[in-house]
Amino acid sequence: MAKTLDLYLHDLEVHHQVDPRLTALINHLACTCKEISFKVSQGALAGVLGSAGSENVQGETQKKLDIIANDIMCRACTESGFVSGVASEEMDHALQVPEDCEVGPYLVLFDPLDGSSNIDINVSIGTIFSILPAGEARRQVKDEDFLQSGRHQLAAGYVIYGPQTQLVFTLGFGTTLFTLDLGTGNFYQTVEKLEIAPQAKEFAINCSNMRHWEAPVQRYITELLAGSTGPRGKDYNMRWVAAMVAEVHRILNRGGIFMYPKDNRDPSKPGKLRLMYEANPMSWLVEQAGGRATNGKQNILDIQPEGLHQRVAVFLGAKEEVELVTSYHN
Ligand code: AFP
Repeated sequence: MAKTLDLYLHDLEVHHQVDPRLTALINHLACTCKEISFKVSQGALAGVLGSAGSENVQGETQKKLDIIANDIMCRACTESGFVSGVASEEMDHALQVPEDCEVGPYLVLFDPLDGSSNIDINVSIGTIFSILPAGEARRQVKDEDFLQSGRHQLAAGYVIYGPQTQLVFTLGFGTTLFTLDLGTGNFYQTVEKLEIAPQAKEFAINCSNMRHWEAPVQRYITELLAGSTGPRGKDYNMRWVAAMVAEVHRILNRGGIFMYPKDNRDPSKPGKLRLMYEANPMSWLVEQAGGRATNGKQNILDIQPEGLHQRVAVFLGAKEEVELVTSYHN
């Protein structure tokens, strides 16, 4: 019988002395994502598709489900009693815990619904979360309190809403996979430890941007496209789902490399993806599964954040591939 999430988290408390408040928060977030999964699965039937007619701090048009998922995550975190503050892709600044709620030792950051462009076409999307220490629990949380490098994460994970609803997370003891049983409402462990092979057969990048990339990326991708006729001496397959959570899920389960490099369409942007609630949690999950994650120059988890919504170039997945494309930059 596969382990339930409760049992797995209890084992971490017993065998790795994990704080029961952290395991309770993980459990709470998993339950919260079940609610989001239900909303997503209702789609047009619940009138939750399409644009909300507003823009987020990134200047991106918000989908109705972006806002619904954000509200659900904010309420779950601030009412949990384990959290001192929340930061989200959908909010300009950090959210404090209301006076009538208990505060706790954690800061939670999330992209409530990654892959929004997939919502209206019924393609996989997901919720990405990262948990940082809040120091002493406090009321007056500021954006600056969240600016901790990815190495400070206490937990990181995502829930992917696809043919199955699956929870993937790490507390530093490997990256583990749970599948939601719609019959019982329980998450059951279906892969104990995900492992990424050091070599890749598949790569993921949006090739329509090729002319905008820097030379090291153009070289690396040109070599992959040359396949067995080029310097790599073997053929590769390509995938692009346009939802980071789905790309990372594929890589954790069957290997490969995912890239969203800096491009010269907007030289002021070091990349499209956000460091704090996309790149950092995904990089830790990948590293805990034996993979690597860099911005082309340094390990993403070592980057000292300067802003809540700062962007970063991302090369993550199979160790040898990430090291090779990073070496081309250096
Ligand atoms: P949306 O949430 O706006 O759909 O963006 C998703 C994302 O941030 C990331 O999840 C994808 O990997 C990437 O953007 C896709 O970007 P392109 O649409 O430029 O291919």
